[in-house]
Amino acid sequence: KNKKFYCLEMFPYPSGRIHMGHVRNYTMGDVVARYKSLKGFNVLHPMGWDAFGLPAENASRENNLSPMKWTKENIDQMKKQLKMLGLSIDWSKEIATCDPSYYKHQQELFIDFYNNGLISRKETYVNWDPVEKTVLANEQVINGKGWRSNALVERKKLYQWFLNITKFSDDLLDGLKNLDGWPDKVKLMQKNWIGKSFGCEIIFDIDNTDEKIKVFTTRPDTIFGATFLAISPDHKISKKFYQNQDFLKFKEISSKIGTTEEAIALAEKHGFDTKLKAKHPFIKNKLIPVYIANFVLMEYGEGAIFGCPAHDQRDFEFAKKYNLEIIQVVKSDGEKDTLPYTSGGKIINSDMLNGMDVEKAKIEVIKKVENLKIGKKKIQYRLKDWGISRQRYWGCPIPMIHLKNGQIVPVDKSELPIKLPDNIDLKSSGNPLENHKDWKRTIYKKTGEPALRETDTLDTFVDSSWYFIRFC
Ligand code: ANZ
Repeated sequence: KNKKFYCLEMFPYPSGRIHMGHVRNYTMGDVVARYKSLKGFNVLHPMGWDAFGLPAENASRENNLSPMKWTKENIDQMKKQLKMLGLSIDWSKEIATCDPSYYKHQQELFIDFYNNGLISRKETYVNWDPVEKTVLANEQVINGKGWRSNALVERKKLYQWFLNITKFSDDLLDGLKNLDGWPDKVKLMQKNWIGKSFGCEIIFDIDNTDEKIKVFTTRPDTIFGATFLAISPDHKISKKFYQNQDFLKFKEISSKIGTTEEAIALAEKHGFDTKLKAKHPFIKNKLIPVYIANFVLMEYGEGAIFGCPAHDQRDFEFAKKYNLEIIQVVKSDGEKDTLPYTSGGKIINSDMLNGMDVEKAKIEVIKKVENLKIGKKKIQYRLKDWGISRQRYWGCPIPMIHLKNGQIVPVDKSELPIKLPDNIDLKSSGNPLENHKDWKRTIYKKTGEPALRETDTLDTFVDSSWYFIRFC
């Protein structure tokens, strides 16, 4: 009772045999564990297995071995090898994520999170491999093609489960302050990943229609330099052009550049002129063209921007290519600025803003926009909710069921664990649980009506997000 505790918890992927990386890590852990226990700590030094995941599915396809059997054999082999090293591991606390006695708790956590609004189901764009019939991570898309099938990857809309981590953006950002001893570059990476931006929304009226386009900007001070609007190919206004031959050509060129944010940012800028004109909110009778552009992401802000070529690199490249107006509205102290000029300075060519510095002008424009009720101040995060569903067999089943009336509800906790079936066909393409002949058919306990199980499983990073609690 009076002892201090110290935990050193290990969680390798059971890939087959241990390699020198394991030996190195677990030797260091062993040294610390022994040192701490000599210092009088009560040390918890267990070992567990992050045992779900794709390699087991692939191996079983190749060798006709069930993923469970393949995984168990690997665990036995690695355990034997680790024991030979004489590490001070407490094997009585061993766990594996593919064991129903582990994942039943994960399913319970899922239901609790769901009931508390921390999990949701949303339709989003995914990288879709049409041959493997599965979702690919960005890293699995190579030059726009699937890493295994080599098929051209499509952007497809799919319902997916999400952990609503964006609810915690500010907490995560504040928490970085408490990470004493962490390298600054790691903290900076985390900060940029959360990506908090201050700016505002501005609503533009479209000439001759009732349509409006809302943009997000971090540079409202440059509004007088706005010479075009650009919307994402997935924006709802873009949908009107989905039958247009020129749009289809544009779309084909854009789809070849890959789907990662980085690829999109670096790719050549392409646009499609909608021929729509937006009314400038502060310059009477000024109309600016509306383009659909490949560099505008639907997943960020409003999926629409105002372009200010004089002060933004991408907008500058775009304006050069399509011969759009370039109006300088920020000036440095020097003689002549090279455009695009992206630093601070004094505002010019901007009516009531002239002479202000950038920061003051931002505040001024936000105030004006709010007074006119055509927008408001906005804090925008780059962080996205975490997509946790996978169309895979070898993962933790999501404990939700689909009712006839379209409702999706958690299973009754008394039914947990929802176990994976053993008799699975991994040879055919698509989601194995979806294809299984009867696994998904179930009964809604509350009413006795027939229902269908969710056939997606959880990303293995969910399994390895809470093992330290299970060990304890
Ligand atoms: C006008 C403007 C003028 C901008 C200027 C920049 C410079 P961060 O810092 O990453 O938040 N933007 C907004 N939504 C976008 C989207 N969905 N896809 C691509 N670009 C988008 O960047 C915010 C800036 O990125 C916004 O400010 C917008 O361009 C662009 F001289 O608005 B700016």
